[in-house]
Amino acid sequence: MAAGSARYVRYILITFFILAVFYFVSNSADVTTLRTHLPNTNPAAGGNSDSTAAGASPNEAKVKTNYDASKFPMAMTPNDPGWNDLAGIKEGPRMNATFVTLARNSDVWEIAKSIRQVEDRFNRRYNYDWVFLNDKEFDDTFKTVTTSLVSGKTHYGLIPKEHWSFPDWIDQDKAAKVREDMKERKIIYGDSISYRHMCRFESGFFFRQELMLNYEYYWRVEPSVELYCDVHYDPFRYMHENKKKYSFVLSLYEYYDTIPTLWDSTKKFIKNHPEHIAAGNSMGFLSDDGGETYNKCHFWSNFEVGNLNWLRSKPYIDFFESLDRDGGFFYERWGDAPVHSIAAGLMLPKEEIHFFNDIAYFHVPFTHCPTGQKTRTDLKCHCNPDENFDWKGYSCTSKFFEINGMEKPEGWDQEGKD
Ligand SMILES: Nc1nc2c(ncn2[C@@H]2O[C@H](COP(=O)(O)OP(=O)(O)OP(=O)(O)O)[C@@H](O)[C@H]2O)c(=O)[nH]1
Ligand SMILES: [Mg+2]
Repeated sequence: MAAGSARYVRYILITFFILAVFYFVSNSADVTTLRTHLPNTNPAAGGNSDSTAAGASPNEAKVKTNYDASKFPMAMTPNDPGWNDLAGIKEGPRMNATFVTLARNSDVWEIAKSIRQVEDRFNRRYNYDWVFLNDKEFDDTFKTVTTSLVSGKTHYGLIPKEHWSFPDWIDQDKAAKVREDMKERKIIYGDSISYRHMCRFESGFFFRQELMLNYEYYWRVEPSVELYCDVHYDPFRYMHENKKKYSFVLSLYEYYDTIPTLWDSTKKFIKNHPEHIAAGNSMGFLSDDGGETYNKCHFWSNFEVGNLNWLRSKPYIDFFESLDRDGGFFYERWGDAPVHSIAAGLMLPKEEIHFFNDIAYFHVPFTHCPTGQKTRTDLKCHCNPDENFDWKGYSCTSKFFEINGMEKPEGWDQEGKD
């Protein structure tokens, strides 16, 4: 009897040991693709939810949005404590945030350059995660190179077919004729199918990818971009504490032939959904005649720091679905930049859109180099101020300043003119 119960205990212990090993192995692997836990996706939760998401990301483990901000002041100017503290890992809270990049395997060396700059100028001290998305499987080279460069945890997602294909209501013949016509008229990417899938994906789906559901804020990074100045504070935290939902560094006029009916579709949406239009919005940035016509101003979306819960909210999804039904991603060549910009301009109160003057940035062919020599030297910038696009004739940033009653930075009328 005694020998029998000892055997029994042994069996229980062995079973327990096997279960413990299994638990350990399954939790130490990269389990992001297995996650079904979707924290913080409820827009009603607003921008203040403290979701320490389940999962293996070191960033998530660090996420802490219930913190005493006065204990960890953000160094916004050289007079603030901690300004010179650019070595080592930054103490203090982390937002539930990630970098996000849509890329092909062939983009590996160009995205490597972008990552290196983002890390050197900012993320090496903050170690935020980085999500990579692709319509094809990422190859080993892409994963190895990018993982070696990112200081946070990396995640690789395969985009589902339905987010990267023609919806069934699109008339294929009509879409093909448009591409043919745009090719003849030499409209950039006018004959490209993949570019259209990319624009539609960035407009309506990147923030709904399974890997993105774990986060509240994103910073979009493209291949071959440059960051020219040190980033002394956490832009995600800036967004959070200042209740910002969308941000930009460059703005300009859209190429009209790619969006001839986008404003008609927008007006239809406004009529159908007046409840989604924010009081105190930025209509003055988008239209010079009170909404009758689009002036083509948009924020350049290859750089964005934004709130994912806003993009996942009913107003934004209703807007995207209404545009998608109208078919202009395929019957024209609507870009995600005007789509995001019109959405932010109409459905957010204007205080929720932020211009990051101190994040210096280049994506061919435009540069945002902060105005003001002192700012540039304080931030150890390596951009040429003559190349700053902000105050040139084709930029809409002056308009943004005007509609927000903001004063332009000192020196704006001396630097980077046409
Ligand atoms: N996976 C995938 N990514 C793409 C594809 N086309 C574009 N991208 C990515 O989508 C983003 C935007 O594409 P870009 O080609 O840079 O478009 P753009 O910025 O308008 O034009 P450029 O001036 O050429 O940079 C980049 O991050 C690209 O790497 C594609 O077919 N597949
Ligand atoms: Mg690009």
